[in-house]
Amino acid sequence: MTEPLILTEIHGDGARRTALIRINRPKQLNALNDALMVEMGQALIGFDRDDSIGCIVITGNEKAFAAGADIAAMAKYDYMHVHQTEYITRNWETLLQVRKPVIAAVAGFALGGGCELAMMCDFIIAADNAKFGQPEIKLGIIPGAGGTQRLPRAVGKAKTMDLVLTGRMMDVQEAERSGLVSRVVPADKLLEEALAAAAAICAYSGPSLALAKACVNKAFEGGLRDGIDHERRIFHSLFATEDQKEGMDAFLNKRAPRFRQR
Ligand code: DAK
Repeated sequence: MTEPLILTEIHGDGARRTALIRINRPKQLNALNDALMVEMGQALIGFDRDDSIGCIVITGNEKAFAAGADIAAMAKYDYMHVHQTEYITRNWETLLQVRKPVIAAVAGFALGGGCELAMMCDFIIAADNAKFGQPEIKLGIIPGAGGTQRLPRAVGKAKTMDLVLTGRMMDVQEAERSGLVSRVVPADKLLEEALAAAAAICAYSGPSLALAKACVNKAFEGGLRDGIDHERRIFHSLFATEDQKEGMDAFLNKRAPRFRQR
C-alpha cells in the first residue's frame, strides 16, 4: 500500500477546531510534487468550507517542513510541459484562496518550494532547528512559486538577493531577526505552540479573522494608500456584524464573548 502524501487531524474541543495538515513524504524530506499539492489543495478547500474549523496548521516532520519541489519529477520537465500544464499556477497556489487563518509550523528544512509554501501561509512559527532558503540557483533555475516576490517583502532586498543568488540557507535566528518567522520555539514544542496559537484564533469571530487577514494581505501585496482605503471600508463593514455587537457588549459587561460567526 502506498503512503498517503498528506495526513490530516482535527485538534481542539471548542465550537471551532483546528485542522492540522502534515506533509508526509519523509524519505524525500517532504519534497513537494503535483499529486501532493493537489491533495493538500483539496484538504484546504474542504477545511475552509467546514464551519466547525476555525484555523488550519500546515506542518512537516522534525527533519523537514519541505525540502522544495520534487527535483526527481522536475528533472524530466521541458519548457512546453511546464508552460502547457501551467506548472505551479494550476494547483500549487490553492492556499491563497483560503479565507481562514493558516499557520505554517516549520521544523527542519524549508527550502525552495517549501520556503515558498511556508511564506504563502499567514505566519510562520519555527522550531529552533528550522532552516530556510531558496537554493534553486544551484539547480540552474530560479524560485518559481513566489520566492523572488514574497521573500523581499518579508526580509528586504539585501537578504533576499543574498539567499537567492548564493543559494545559502539561513538558520532560524537569522530568519526571526529578518522578519520571516513570527516566533521561534523549541523543536519538541513546535506543534504544541502552533496548536495553542490556532486554538486562540479559533475562539474569535470567523468573519473578523477573514477580513483582518484580507487587510494584512492587502498591505503586503499593494500600496499604502489603497491599503488604508481598503482597511477603512472593511472596518466600517464590521459594524454590520453581530460579532461586533457581542464583542463590545461582552467587554463592557466584563464577560467572555460568545461569537456566533456572523
Ligand atoms: N526533491 C527530491 N528529492 C529530495 C529533495 C527534493 N527537493 N530534497 C531531498 N531529497 C531526497 C534526496 O534525494 C534523498 O533521497 P535518497 O538519496 O535517500 O533517495 C533524501 O531526500 C534525503 O536527502 P539527502 O540525503 O540529500 O539529505 P541531507 O540531510 O544530506 O541533505 C538537503 C538535506 C535538504 C540539504 C539536501 O537534500 C538538498 O539540498 N535538497 C535539495 C534542496 C533544494 O534544492 N530544494 C529546492 C528544489 S527546487 C517552478 C516553480 C517552483 C519551483 C520550480 C519551478 N515553475 C513555475 C516552473 C520550485 C523549485 C524548487 O523547490
